[in-house]
Amino acid sequence: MSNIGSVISMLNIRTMKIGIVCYPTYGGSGVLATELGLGLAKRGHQVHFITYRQPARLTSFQENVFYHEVSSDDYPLFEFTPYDTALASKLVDVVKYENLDLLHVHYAIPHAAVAYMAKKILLTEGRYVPTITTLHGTDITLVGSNQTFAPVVAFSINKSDGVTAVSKSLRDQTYEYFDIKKEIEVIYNFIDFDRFKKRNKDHFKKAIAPNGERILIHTSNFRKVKRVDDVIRVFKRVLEVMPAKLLLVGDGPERNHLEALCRELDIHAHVSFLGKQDAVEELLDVADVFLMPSASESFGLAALEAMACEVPVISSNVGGIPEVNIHGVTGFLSPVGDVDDMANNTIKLLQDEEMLGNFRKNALENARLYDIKNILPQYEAYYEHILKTSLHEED
Ligand code: GMT
Repeated sequence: MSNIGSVISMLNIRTMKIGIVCYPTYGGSGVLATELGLGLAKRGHQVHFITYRQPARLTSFQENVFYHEVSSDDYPLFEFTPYDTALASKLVDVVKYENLDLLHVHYAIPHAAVAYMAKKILLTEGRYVPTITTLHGTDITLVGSNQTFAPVVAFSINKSDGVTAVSKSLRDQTYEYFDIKKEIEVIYNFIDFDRFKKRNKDHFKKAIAPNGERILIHTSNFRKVKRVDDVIRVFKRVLEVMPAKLLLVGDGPERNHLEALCRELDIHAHVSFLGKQDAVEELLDVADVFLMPSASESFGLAALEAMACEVPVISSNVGGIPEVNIHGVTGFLSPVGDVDDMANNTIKLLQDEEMLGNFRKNALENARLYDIKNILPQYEAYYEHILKTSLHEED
């Protein structure tokens, strides 16, 4: 057990065996779930990731961390591979043989329903494993409210022993869209300051902006909901006023269209499409402004990562973003789609060295509220609470 692990035992918080289910991709929920698991393992808990591929941020060996791959064989009869069934079977297996204390699933669809199925199967053998579902955003706002999934999402949230949401806004939206009888606990997303911090790598900055141009950055999975078109249109307005470069980090369905848009607007020479990057913190380190014009965003983990690297945020004012990015303090908020307002705010900020310096400091200060060191104990306390209150639950 690590040093922190022994401190935990001294403080009488018992170490637990936790199963974490998530999407293993670069999406925010998968990143958060992986970082949570790694953080818990460092604090002495045993963590078992159960998913269909090695999570993107689970890159090296770490004490107390295990990975169980869900494989579902193709069979000519199946037009769609029955992943849910394979995952449920794997959960039953891992809970039983690794003797897990609880299952924590990230993103309701399909994980909350699958966890419920596994729980019921285990109950037939006299084994009760509590399940906790963390709602991340699109599982509620985009997909969850779609009638195709709604009944199962509502049912499986109600059947989870514990439910958390990553912002107050997401909690409130969940109550608004579904008939939820459970109390939803808000546990905010977090940031690891050992990784996300200002490094002042000037040589790197010179390579990107050799003539001292301002650097704007956007990171996402380039889905429509991220409105990357608006990022490009804001940047065009900025470019009309000052020399600047735009870094677009990530990849996704909109990529081809966005490259074409940059050519059409004749700004492609100033825009770099960098694709998926593991060390996003090194790019944030050189940026002056982060752009997040999303149509919907339950929290905005990418904005928090930028703020931890002292980069102010120009964003839309939807969902949980205003809980993270404070208007006139750590950046500016505008109505969704108001490219002019976002461009004016960006230009105002980039033309005022003093304001930019203050916003940089404020961004870091506000990001500190979400320090992993503060948030992990909240998850531990919540696990303890659920373990205590759910043990004799019948259904
Ligand atoms: O935003 C995405 O495209 C990915 C998505 C996910 O679940 O992987 O992100 C959601 O969860 C993140 C982590 O909790 C939040 O920071 C994002 O705001 C949220 N995305 C949306 O609500 C659109």
